[in-house]
Amino acid sequence: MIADTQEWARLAAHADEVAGVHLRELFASDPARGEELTVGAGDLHLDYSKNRVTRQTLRLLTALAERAGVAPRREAMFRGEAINVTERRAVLHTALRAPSGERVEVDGVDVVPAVHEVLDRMHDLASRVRAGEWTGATGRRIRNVVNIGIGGSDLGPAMATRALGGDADPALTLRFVSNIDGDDLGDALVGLDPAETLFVVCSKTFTTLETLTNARSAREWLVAGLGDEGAVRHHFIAVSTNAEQVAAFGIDTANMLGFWDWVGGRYSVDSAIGLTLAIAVGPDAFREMLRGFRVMDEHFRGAPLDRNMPVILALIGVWNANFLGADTYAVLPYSQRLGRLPAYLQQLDMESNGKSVDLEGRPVGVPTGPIVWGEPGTNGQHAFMQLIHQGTRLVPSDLIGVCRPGREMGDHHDLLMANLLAQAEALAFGRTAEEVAAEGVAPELVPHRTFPGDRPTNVILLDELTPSSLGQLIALYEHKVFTQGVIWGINSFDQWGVELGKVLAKRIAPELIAGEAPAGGHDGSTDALIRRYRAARGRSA
Ligand code: G6Q
Repeated sequence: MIADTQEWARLAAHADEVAGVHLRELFASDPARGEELTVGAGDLHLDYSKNRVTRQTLRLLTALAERAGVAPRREAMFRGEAINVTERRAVLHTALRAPSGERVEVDGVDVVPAVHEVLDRMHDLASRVRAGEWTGATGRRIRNVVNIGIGGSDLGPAMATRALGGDADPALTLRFVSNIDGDDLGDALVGLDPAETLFVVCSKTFTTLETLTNARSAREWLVAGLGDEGAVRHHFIAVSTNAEQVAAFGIDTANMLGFWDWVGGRYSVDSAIGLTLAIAVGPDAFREMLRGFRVMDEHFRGAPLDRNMPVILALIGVWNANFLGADTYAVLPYSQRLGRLPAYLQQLDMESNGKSVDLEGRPVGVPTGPIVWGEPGTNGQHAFMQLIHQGTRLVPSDLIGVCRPGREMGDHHDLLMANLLAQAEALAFGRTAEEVAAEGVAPELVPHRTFPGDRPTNVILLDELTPSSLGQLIALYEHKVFTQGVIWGINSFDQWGVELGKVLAKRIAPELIAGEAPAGGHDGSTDALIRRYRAARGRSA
C-alpha cells in the first residue's frame, strides 16, 4: 500500500518540518517561485506557486508518483490494457481523440477506424440537423433539440454546450433533461412544437430508469402532439452501446450512434454522447475540441512527471488531502460559460476516486478523493468565499480564468480577472493583525478583520475559451483524476457505489403506487416515511 512506502513516510516527515511555514515566508525566501512553479501545456497555463509546497515537497511528491507507477500505469491505459479490473475493461477515452491512422488495440482489434466511422456519422447527422435537412414527420425542419440522459450522459454535453454555446446556432433551441422529476422534462417541453423537436436519447446501457422514463414520456408527448406513432423514427435519435434495447424502445437503429464499453460514462463527452453538443456548435468545432483533448493527452503521455500539468495538479491534490488534511476542494471558474464545470468535475472526480478499497479489495488506509464543489466567480465571493478566507477549515481551490473574452463588454472582463487574481492573492497572503491595526481599525475589531492567508490555490489560465482549450481543460482533469487514482492504488473507473440506491428504489417504487399495498419490512424509518407519503397522496395503507 502506498502509505507503507518510504516515499510516503518521507512526505509525512517533511510535512511536519514545513508545518507552520506560511505562504508569505515561502514567497519571501523564494521570490522566483511565482515565475517558476508554473507549467504550460497547449493553451493552458498553471500557476501552482500559491500552494504550501517547497521545491523539496515537489521533489518528494514526484518520487511518490514514480513509486506508485504512474508512468507504466499511464502507458497501460493508453495501450488499452484492461485497467478497470472490477469490470474487466479497457479504459480508452483517449482513443476517442486519436487521429485516424493511429492504432489503438483492444483484444487485438484496432478501435480507431470504428471511432472515426461514428465520428463521420455524427458529423453528417449534426450537419443535417443544422442545415435544416433533417426534417420531422410533417416535413418541417428541426428547430428544437432535447437531450435526454443523466450523469455521464448529461453533464459533459450540458457543460460543454454551455461553455461553447456562444457559437450555437440561434435558430436552434437546445435543452437538456436528466432528472426523473417530471418537472425537468415538463419544463423543457414548454413552448416546443413536437413537429420541430428532435430528442437525442443518450444512454450507454439504455436501461437507466431516469432516462428511459423521460424518453417514454417524451415519446408520448410527441405521438400525442402529432397523432402518429410512426413519427417516432423522425424525432428520436439514440446514442448507446445497446442496440437491442434501443430497438426494443422503438427507436430505429439506423438512427442510433454507437460507442463502446471501454468509454466510461463520465469520460464520454467526446464520444457520440456529445451529439447534442456537435449539433449546437457544429461538427467542425466538435472535432476541434477533440484535437484539444489530444493536445493534453500527448502532453500527459510525453512530459516528464515534474513538468507534467495533470501530474503536478494531481500531486498537489494528494499533498493537500493526505498531508495537510484538506477533505474538500473548490473549483472556481471565473467564467460564466464554464458555470457547469464544477458540477462536471464533481462527477468526474468524486465518482472516480470516491473509493475506500484498493485494486485488491483491501482498505486503502488513507483519505482518497476529496469533496469537489464550486460555482463561478465572482458570484462565489458574495456567498461562500467567506469560509474559505476566514473559516476554520482548509479549502484549497482551483481558480480558472480566460485571458481573452469571447465577448468584449466595456471593462467587465478586466474586472472579472482582477477579482480572480485578487482572490488568489488574498487567500495566500491574507492580512495580518498588524496591517489591520495600522489602518486604524478599532482594536476590538482587529481579530474579525484579520485574514490568516496561507490558503492554497492553483490558478489555471486559458488564452481563450475555444473548443480546443475546453478539450485541453477537460483532459487535464481527466488525467489528474487518473493520476491520483494510481497513487492511491484504487480503481478510478468503476462506480459500484451508485448501485445499492438503484436496487432499493426498484423495491420501494411499487410500495408507493395506488392500488398496491406497501410490503413493509424495511427499517422503522423507511416504513413510516412510505406510510406518510401514501397518506399525503391519498393512498390507503
Ligand atoms: C458515469 C456513470 C453514470 C452514468 C449514468 C448514465 O461514469 O457511469 O453517471 O453515466 O448512470 O448511464 P447510462 O448512460 O447507461 O444511461
